[in-house]
Amino acid sequence: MSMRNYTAAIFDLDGVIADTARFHYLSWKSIAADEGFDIPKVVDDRVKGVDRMTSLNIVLEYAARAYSTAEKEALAARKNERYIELITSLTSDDVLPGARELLEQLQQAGIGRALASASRNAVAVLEALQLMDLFDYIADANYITYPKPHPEIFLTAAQGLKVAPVNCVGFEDAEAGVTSIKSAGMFAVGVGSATLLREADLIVPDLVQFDPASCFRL
Ligand code: B16
Ligand code: MG
Repeated sequence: MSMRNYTAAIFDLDGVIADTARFHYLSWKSIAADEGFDIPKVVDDRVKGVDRMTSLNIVLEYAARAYSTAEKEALAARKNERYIELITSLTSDDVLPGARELLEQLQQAGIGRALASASRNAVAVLEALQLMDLFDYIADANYITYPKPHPEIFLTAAQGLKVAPVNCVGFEDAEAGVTSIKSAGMFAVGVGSATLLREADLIVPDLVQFDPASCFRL
């Protein structure tokens, strides 16, 4: 594997920087309960990295009836209210192991740092985690047309940093996210399961195990 001197790092949020997946799952579960059905644990993985409406459609596969567009919008809004309530409990202690240290090391080395999250609540999460100062650019999910695995969000992040995609390293915990990074023409670091993320150029169980010197000049 060729190790290059990449000049920017682009991070997914949920599963890489913070474990917000449990809050997404709890919110969806409570919405399903209101509607009189239950969702299996696999939904937790199925909605990872997937935008809100697509996630809702996955959840509704387990419902007993069909829902109209207006009903779906109301359910998505209610899920979001619950999610926002849950993320208020986040503090700087909830940053996943190695993430803050890596961001700080990259900042000191002058490596650009951006966020490429499908979440429209990304800024609120970063604020709660007290990580806002460590990012140069946050791609706004509100203005993204094509969700992951499409490369748009990673390309938008690179553009925001003013760095060519070929000089960027992307970090992802989801299969669709790794595909997004590869389609953007970037070096992909998969964070998590080696079987799920085999498309990645490098796979680490968590960011503590990632050696920044393998990609960046520090
Ligand atoms: P929101 P990521 C994703 O975050 C989550 O993994 C996914 O479960 C969620 O549905 C999506 O954000 C949208 O979140 O409802 O807050 O806009 O992994 O791309 O950081
Ligand atoms: Mg993720």
